[in-house]
Amino acid sequence: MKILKKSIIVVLIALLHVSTSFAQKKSNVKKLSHDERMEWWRDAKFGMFIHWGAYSIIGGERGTKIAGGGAEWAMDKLDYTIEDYEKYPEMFNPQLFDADAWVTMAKNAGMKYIVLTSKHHEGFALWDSKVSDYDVMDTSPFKRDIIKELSEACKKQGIIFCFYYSIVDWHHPQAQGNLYPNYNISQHDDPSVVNPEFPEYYEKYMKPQVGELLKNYGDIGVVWFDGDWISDYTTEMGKDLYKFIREIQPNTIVNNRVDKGRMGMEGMDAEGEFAGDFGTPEQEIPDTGIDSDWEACMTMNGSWGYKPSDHKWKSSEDLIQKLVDIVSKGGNFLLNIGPDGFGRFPSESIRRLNAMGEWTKKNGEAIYGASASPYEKPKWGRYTQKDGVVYAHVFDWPKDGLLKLNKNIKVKKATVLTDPKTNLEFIGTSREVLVDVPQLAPDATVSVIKIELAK
Ligand code: FHN
Repeated sequence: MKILKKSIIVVLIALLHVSTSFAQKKSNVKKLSHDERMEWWRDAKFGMFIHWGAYSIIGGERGTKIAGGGAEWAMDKLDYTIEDYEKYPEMFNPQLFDADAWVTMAKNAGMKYIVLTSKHHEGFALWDSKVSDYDVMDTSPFKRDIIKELSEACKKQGIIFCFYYSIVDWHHPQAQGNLYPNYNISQHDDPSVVNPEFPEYYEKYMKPQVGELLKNYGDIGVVWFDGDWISDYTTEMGKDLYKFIREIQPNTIVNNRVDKGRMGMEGMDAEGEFAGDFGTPEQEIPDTGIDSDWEACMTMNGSWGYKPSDHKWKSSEDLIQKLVDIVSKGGNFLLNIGPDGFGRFPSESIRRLNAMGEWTKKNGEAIYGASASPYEKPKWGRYTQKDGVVYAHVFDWPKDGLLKLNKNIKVKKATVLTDPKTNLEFIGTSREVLVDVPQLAPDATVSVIKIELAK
């Protein structure tokens, strides 16, 4: 029932979001305060990242060569010249792409927002860009605006649409494209190599592209930048871009890669004045909670882009526990899918999404709108909390049937979340609170004990 209520609230928030877009066109949109603006995102907790582009045809393979790491880096890692690489956007024709089906899969997994790569480092744009011919409408036989289809499908299904945009562009001659075709790989990977024309790329190409995405596809939940590390890009540009975005859509959330403050993969900002609304740990989860907004992005195998040779899939159990771990530390989880060149999600990803959906459907109350636990991390799992309730997420079910809670948790009532009729006995000692739980774990992955707190 509570999950149902929560879903209704999320749909209402999404509708509110849609209705503000009409107001926005009249340019009298109500500017929300920072906390109001962040509210839906803080409650949402779980989103889908989608890395999709011409690299999804390549799959990280060229002849006998296999790209190390992410297959979305194929152009760089497999030594394509611009001319060779352009053949892929020219054959991009994902006839099996079905925006509604993608959104349904995200929704059924319990995800509340989707972040799609509108343009990755390869430079190929997935919408009809007026400042470029290197896009899905002009270059590819597909001739369908992917950003339009996915943003509309999201709105229909009450999922918040967001886009990723790479500052790096290996194709554009005023960005990193000037290093091709005779580039030297070590130089290309050297972030200190600067193109003197980059400021013009920024003003006349990158900013207009970001503007198009903000003006033509309704409300955008988050603008997710990447490629902030290159020396061409400056903190002045970052601050200008943040302002530019907020002038078009005042309530949009922007990640911290819009500026230059990010400290590597750890993802949080260094000391200083930097633009951006949340930190972006990549492929890692901080050891402890962090007292500011953050979102951990992660792959299901080792690659962001489609890579059939990568079989190192994280188990569904691991992914569910990662979601819980992140929420218990006050973060959001942005979990990646790399669809193939036809527009299909890999079957391994679908299986994991389904498993996560089964779990979130039953246990979502302990995730959505929950905040970081103020208690020390227990050995058996994690805590989350919300509205006077602590949720004990048990990864390792106690063999003796006694769950040991931190002694400062003042229990009023304890139940198994998925079985509200249970009324578990508990007793406080000087060192801990013991809850008498069933002998068998109610859930094979993570079982949740709901603890209502005494005032
Ligand atoms: O280089 C990219 C990578 O391909 C991927 O897009 C990830 C997602 O966060 N970001 C970059 C590296 O930080």
